[in-house]
Amino acid sequence: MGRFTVIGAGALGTLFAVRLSEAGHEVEVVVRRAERKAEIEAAGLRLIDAVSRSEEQSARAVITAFPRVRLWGEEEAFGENNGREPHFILLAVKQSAITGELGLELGRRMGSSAWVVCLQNGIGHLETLAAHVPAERLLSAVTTEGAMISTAGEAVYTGCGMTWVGAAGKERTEVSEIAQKNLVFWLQLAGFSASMSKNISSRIWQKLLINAVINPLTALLRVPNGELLNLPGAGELMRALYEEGVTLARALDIRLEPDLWEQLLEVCRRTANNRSSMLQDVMAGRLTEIDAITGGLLRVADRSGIALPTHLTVYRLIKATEGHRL
Ligand code: KPL
Repeated sequence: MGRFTVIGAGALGTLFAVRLSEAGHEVEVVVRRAERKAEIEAAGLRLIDAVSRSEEQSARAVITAFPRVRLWGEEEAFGENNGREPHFILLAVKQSAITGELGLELGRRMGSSAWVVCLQNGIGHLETLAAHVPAERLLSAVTTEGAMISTAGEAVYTGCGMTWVGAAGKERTEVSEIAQKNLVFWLQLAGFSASMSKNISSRIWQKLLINAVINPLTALLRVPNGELLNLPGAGELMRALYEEGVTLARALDIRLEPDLWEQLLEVCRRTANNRSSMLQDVMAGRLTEIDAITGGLLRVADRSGIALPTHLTVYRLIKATEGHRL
């Protein structure tokens, strides 16, 4: 079985840590706060499965796992308290938490044989990490699994999705392919739908374009995802953001599936009652992922000499509201 270090115990980190533990893998979770560590050690990491159980049942269907927990600032290498390096380090922190300092720490503590798997939305973090982590040890994962943190602090599994795994850099090596195959196999054993992707940058961009339409608009209009399909004028805004994103992707030679617009509408329908992560951040007065999503598009567009006027407006509006608790 696999040895996993999951960095971050938010919604996605908890989902992966709990399901991997349940499947019999060795899991270690790394958190930043001592109180969070104590909480997990005392009560375990809890996941409410609202996907395979009905709503009334799911409140009781809590899956609890007791992974090893450690603090981010500790000196020893990952897996050391267990005597063995992890096979995979799942980086499940927000994109905005991926700084040079985090990359440096990760590079120092990852050991020589682990693979770092990035689960973040948006773009830009791989470049930050590649300055500190050997580029050939970096994997990128794009996931459409849905999870959110409940008011009680448990993670709720809200939507079954798909996870694609690929090499973060351009070079394709045999060892990286073997690692990707292992990861996919172990994720599948834990009940996830997972697959290797030879063109992960297309997957990254497709998710980016979907996030860049749904997330800021739901955050600005304060509506759940499905409402975008009903509000007057929202359809035009969605389409304008989408078209600008597609123009940029085409200019960069990024291949997009022809039915991407339909996929975007399907995400709104499938997650109709969910609040996007950006809306949740805005409502809680937290910083959002706007710099990684819309900001990421704007930075690339700027380098390519392409204007994205609707994205720029949306970016400025989110920046103006960010950080004020509603
Ligand atoms: O990924 C999402 C998010 O909430 O971050 C959705 C809304 C499903 C797509 O943008």
